[in-house]
Amino acid sequence: MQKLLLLGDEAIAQAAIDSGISGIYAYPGTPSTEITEYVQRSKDAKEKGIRSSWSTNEKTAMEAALGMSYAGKRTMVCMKHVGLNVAADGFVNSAITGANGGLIVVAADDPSMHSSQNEQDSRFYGKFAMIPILEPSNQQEAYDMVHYGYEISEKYRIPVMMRITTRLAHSRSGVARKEQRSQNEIKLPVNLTQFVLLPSIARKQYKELLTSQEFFDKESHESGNNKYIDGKDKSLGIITSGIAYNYLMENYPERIVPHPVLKITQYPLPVKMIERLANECIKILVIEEGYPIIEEMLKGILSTGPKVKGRLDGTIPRDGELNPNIVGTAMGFKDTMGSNIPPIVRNRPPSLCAGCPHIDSYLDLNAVLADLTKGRVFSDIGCYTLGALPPYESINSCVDMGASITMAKGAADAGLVPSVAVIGDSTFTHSCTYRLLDAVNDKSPITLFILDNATTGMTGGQESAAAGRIEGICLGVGVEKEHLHVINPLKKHHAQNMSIIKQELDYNGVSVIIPRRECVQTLVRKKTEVNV
Ligand SMILES: Cc1ncc(C[n+]2csc(CCOP(=O)(O)OP(=O)(O)O)c2C)c(N)n1
Ligand code: SF4
Repeated sequence: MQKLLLLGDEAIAQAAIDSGISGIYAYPGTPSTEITEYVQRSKDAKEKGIRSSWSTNEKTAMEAALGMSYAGKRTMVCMKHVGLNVAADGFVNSAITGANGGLIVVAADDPSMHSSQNEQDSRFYGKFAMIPILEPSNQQEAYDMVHYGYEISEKYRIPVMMRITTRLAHSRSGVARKEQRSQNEIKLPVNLTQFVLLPSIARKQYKELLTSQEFFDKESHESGNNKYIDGKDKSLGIITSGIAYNYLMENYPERIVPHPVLKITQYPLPVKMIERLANECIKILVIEEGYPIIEEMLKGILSTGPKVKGRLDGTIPRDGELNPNIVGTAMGFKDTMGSNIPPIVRNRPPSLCAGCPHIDSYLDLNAVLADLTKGRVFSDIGCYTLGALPPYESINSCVDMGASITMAKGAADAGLVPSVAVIGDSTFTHSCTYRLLDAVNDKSPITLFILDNATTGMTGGQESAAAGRIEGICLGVGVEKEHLHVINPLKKHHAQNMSIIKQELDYNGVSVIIPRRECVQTLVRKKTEVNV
């Protein structure tokens, strides 16, 4: 069968196409974005009619995928780890409704926060929802496990989570493809109340979910995904999860570990395999990317027996991404890997692109706020978050997508007036209509800046869901027409922009200012595309 050189994200996307999905739903977020982009670029996916446009946010993506599953078709929903917080309501309840057509939820975690607000571990959500979790250790496994994931999703009528991390998502390897499978026909659930979570039905379904745990556990032991690799030296037993297996193997150039290794890539945890390791070994080292989930569970499983070492006792750092060096040090090897960074390599802090429209927006805003005490600008996450850094230092918060509006409202309620919110166009449509409604209903004295650069800049320039409709949304929510302004963030309009901003900061209610100018990166890309 054909072999392709694929990123982990691309291997998942290709496997989804080959497994017969009818649609993929996602909101962009590093390191998950490339899964959907791959399907969007795929000629094969286009010919098969696979639906792949961006959703407004992770929650709408999750629910649309659940709807496609209800209709009997296979589907995938992808998000970064913090996106799962947004999708959590539908995600957790989907374990109770169960699936009809195969449903895989891909959660891409970002240990060390290369491009994220935190390094939360999505396995907690999978465990919380009580669904099977797959955690591939390499690109081939990611490809194969998508096929397997759809099989068990349909066999047990349950959504399946695939948890990946940045390093796997963004590194390449050869992947052998399997035979393509055709898409499912529309087939409604046999039980038409399966998706009706009225308490009387939900109680029954929840019992079914609990009963299913036994089967999920059996799968974890028998699927072949979890492997017990024996070793002669029982002074130590090692448990790895997902990509951490590779970091261990890189410490053994011959790829032979003298100790028994339990390689975990599927959950629920295979308790019998763990017990075998505990019975045979004197100590256990747990190497897992993210939170010490397995390590903490071991403390429950093994009330007596070998000493467990890992992130909790400091053998491995409690936070941050793993690498072969960290793992080697935990194994007691001398740190011999890698070389020092040559002095010519300078640290290059992130900054807004030259000519970025956000620069002029911040210069306008800073000039107006110059006479007031600092610390009154609430923001969100996007390219514009870089406005927190010198030389602008314009914003004072970035918590979660959309929090700018509601934090500004809360601060205004507390008496911090004027109170300003700054948000990007994509973040605004992601989750702000209802937040703006809160402010309008309370006539909160806030001024909202929606920095409309006509794209989702930070994640690579995907289209923005409400392009051309932002004013309509604001008016629809109840913002007064005379307090809604579109300005052009350019130096030549500085004086005029300042006067509009001043006027609205003085208004005792909700005002919205939309600085509108396209991101220079997408502009350049469009021009280059035209020239080709
Ligand atoms: C819940 C969640 N989903 C996705 C992301 C990834 N992400 C960070 S900023 C951003 C959108 C930025 O677009 P926009 O608001 O238009 O601002 P721009 O970057 O264009 O300035 C996305 C999708 C995230 N941080 N959190
Ligand atoms: S990518 Fe676009 S929005 Fe982001 S900093 Fe560059 S110009 Fe500004």
